[in-house]
Amino acid sequence: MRHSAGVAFALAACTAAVVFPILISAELSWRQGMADESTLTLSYARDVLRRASETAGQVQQGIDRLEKANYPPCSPSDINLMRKIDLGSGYIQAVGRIRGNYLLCTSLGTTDPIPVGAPTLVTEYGTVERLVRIPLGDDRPLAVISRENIAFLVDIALVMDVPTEGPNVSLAVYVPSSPGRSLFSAPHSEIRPEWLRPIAKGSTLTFRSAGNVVTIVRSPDRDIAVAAAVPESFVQQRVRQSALIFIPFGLLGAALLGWAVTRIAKTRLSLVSVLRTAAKRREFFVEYQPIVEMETGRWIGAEALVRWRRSGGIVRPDKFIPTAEESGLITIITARVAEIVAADLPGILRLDPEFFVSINLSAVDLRSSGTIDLLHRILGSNGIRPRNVKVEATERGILQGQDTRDILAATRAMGIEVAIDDFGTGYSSLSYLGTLALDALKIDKSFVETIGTDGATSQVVPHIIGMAQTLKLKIVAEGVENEMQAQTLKSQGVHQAQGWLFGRPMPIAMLLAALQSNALRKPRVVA
Ligand code: G
Ligand code: G
Ligand code: MN
Repeated sequence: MRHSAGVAFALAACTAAVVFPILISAELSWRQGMADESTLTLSYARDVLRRASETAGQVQQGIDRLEKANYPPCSPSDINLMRKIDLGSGYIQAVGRIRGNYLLCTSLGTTDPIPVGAPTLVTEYGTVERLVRIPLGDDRPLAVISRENIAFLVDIALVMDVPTEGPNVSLAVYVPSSPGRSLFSAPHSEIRPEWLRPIAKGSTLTFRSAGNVVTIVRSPDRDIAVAAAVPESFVQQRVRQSALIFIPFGLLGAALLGWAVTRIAKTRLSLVSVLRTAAKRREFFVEYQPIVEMETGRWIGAEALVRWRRSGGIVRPDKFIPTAEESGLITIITARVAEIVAADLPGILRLDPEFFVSINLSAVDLRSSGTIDLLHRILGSNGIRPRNVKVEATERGILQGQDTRDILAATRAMGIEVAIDDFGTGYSSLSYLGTLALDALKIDKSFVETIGTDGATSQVVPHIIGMAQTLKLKIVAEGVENEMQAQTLKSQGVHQAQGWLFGRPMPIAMLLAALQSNALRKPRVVA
């Protein structure tokens, strides 16, 4: 990763870390505000619906009783019965008989005909409704609900006056079978006809319309429904209230995330510069561990193993390779190793032109086309031929996509052999392995260790060897520490081996000295 790209990435991550929690808290505030408001409108609508349904029930009962009695309209017994109905029904202010647009008589007595005006609503079922202000004591608006010639005067305020949080709540009772027109509404209500929608019995619906949040509720058994609407400005107010709670959490989250991202970025960026500097200051160096030919015991090659010399001493690769791999910085190290190997090889080849050095490639290297350039640069150095260089790729590194296959194929096309390293520690199956173009297989030392023991894993070595033979791969055993292991592996057909029995990782000077003193002709050299 380039340094400037790293900074840009860190900035982007940091911005996202700050903005995201705030956006989420704002969204949560809005949702919470909306949910609170629809809960409120629903409770208003339910409240009014309950009262309106009771009123409708009382009207229905009144009609039934009057029709059953069948007294001559406005006769004393008729008026008497109407008075009884009136007294027994809380929401009904008076019962009367109506003809045309006039009340002829009421439960309050006979009078001159009282004009009630033209119908404001006639429902499908013949219920007629008028809104009037009749001087019956006070001047409150009354609804005159009539069917045939029976009329009920209903105090609208009694039905509609539910306690609300503010004067801006609009409420209307309507008849769903005649949608779009209100039966009656609360004072100051601003109800739009399109809100009074048909709706199934017993159901509720909340929607936003014309700057309002509207909830409609229909009675489970009657042809009656209520709409309650509040301006969205109410919601916004609520959102602000919720925001007071949510936003501080969002800010806290933002601060924490921002801090974490900044820290990670700093560590990463500093790790980049530390590794860069280490490469520049030549703090990385390579030790070579000999690889012997089983048949002859000759040192035929060596594995290049990176080391890091710091002020405190020498750092082993297992301390920094995993971190370097995760962050992609391993390519810096690989490049440095390749450079060192390219510099060391000519000296080695003067002593043994067939000698090879194998280089470890990480999963990241196996996806980066820069690796091929790297290998070309090694081959470009004086006198180094493809057979003098080998590549080791871990099982984990190889189990990747097409990029990796292409890079492995390009490597082999250059004449450089590829070995699968630490084999057995990953999860590749024989069938998968068969699809990869490889030259050699390195048996991990954890399996070699089990040779001669009666643990279950000791059975794995012959199995791995069989697998490699099926796939016609060269076999290299790692971590060979004693003669018994060496003999066993040799008898099972292993071609090459590496381990403390033959030689520990050693500096180039020591490798050259060993090769020079003709140690390569001896069966083994223990450094
Ligand atoms: O001997 P040693 O402790 O160095 O090996 C530890 C591990 O580090 C081994 O698994 C080896 O594959 C890995 N390793 C050593 N050198 C390199 C290197 O140059 N590149 C990569 N990717 N891995 C290395
Ligand atoms: O890349 P690879 O994982 O193969 O690296 C080999 C690792 O094994 C290095 O850490 C190296 O020091 C270590 N090693 C090499 N030979 C032996 C051995 O005979 N015994 C043990 N225990 N470790 C070894
Ligand atoms: Mn290796």
